[in-house]
Amino acid sequence: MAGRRDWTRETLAAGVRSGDRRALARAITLVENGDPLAYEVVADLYPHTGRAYAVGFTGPPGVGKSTLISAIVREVRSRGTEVGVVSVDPSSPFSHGALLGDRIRLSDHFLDPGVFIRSMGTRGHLGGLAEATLQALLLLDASGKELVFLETVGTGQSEVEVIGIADTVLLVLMPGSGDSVQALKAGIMEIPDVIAINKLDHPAAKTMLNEVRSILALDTESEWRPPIVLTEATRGENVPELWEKIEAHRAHLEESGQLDERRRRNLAGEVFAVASARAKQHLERAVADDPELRRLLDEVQRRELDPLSAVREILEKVFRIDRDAGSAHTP
Ligand SMILES: Nc1nc2c(ncn2[C@@H]2O[C@H](COP(=O)(O)OP(=O)(O)O)[C@@H](O)[C@H]2O)c(=O)[nH]1
Ligand SMILES: [Mg+2]
Repeated sequence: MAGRRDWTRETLAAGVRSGDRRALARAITLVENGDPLAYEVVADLYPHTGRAYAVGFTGPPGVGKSTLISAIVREVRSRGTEVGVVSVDPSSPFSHGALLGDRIRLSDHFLDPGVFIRSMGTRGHLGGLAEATLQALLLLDASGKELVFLETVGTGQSEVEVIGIADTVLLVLMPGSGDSVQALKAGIMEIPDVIAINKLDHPAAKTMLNEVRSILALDTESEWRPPIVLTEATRGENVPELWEKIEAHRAHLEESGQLDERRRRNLAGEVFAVASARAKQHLERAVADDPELRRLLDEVQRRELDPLSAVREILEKVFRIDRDAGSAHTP
């Protein structure tokens, strides 16, 4: 087995491109660790990305996102499609032992060379999770996976920057996901492209379906009406129908020319999100390491300096942003 020292920028990039699993696993680990080699490899591979179709699975913990992904992987594998999965779900990470009690046996997928599944930890990523997830997605894309699935936990806005890279966003709910329905209703959560209401055997599933339907009916302007599918992920029930709806959304984006537009917007959003995360971290470190900046905060606390004057001084010192540039009065 190739150890850490055996990979170079060239061999790693070539390995990922040829679809070598060990190269891919190593590259994603380097990404997770914020290793400079990972950045070089992704930079080399970036021109070879853009071929994979990315589907984001979001929704509250426990609704069945991982189980649905597993069932859909089975569905797309029956057609020979190669798929990569990145799961950012600390509550129920994909692992070799996960979900073994269910009929959908994830361990089958781990043995399938056409499937690459990776759970991402939430430990200290340099530019936040968004950065590591984006890089992992690009690596899977470059390795030739035709589909990439991204799982993130989300009930409101916090997942936006991670899921923001997906071409199609699937929101998974189940009876009892009332908070998410409220968030949709209030416009706090963005309307997804497709909705699955999982655990359809639950007596309240139909009620939830009607509730979600009535919320979506309020939007009379969008040309895409998000389809809602009732599923039972553990038994794979209605999973082919759900997959059809995801493919229909993809066809809609491709035929209307919106896919390019959406990707452009998504990539711009990711670049901005990662830059913001890094800037924030840089700022926090600078303040923590600098007694003079900490003194400013003490002065604010003692009411010797007003908060906005402190902001100006900090921005000037840390980012060299001059006083007027950060001001709301700048024309
Ligand atoms: N009854 C029932 N249980 C399900 C269904 N889908 C998933 N589960 C179970 O719900 C639990 C959480 O599923 P998981 O996929 O980990 O949810 P996630 O947190 O959204 O990824 C697991 O015990 C699954 O076996 C379903 O359709 N029906
Ligand atoms: Mg999960």
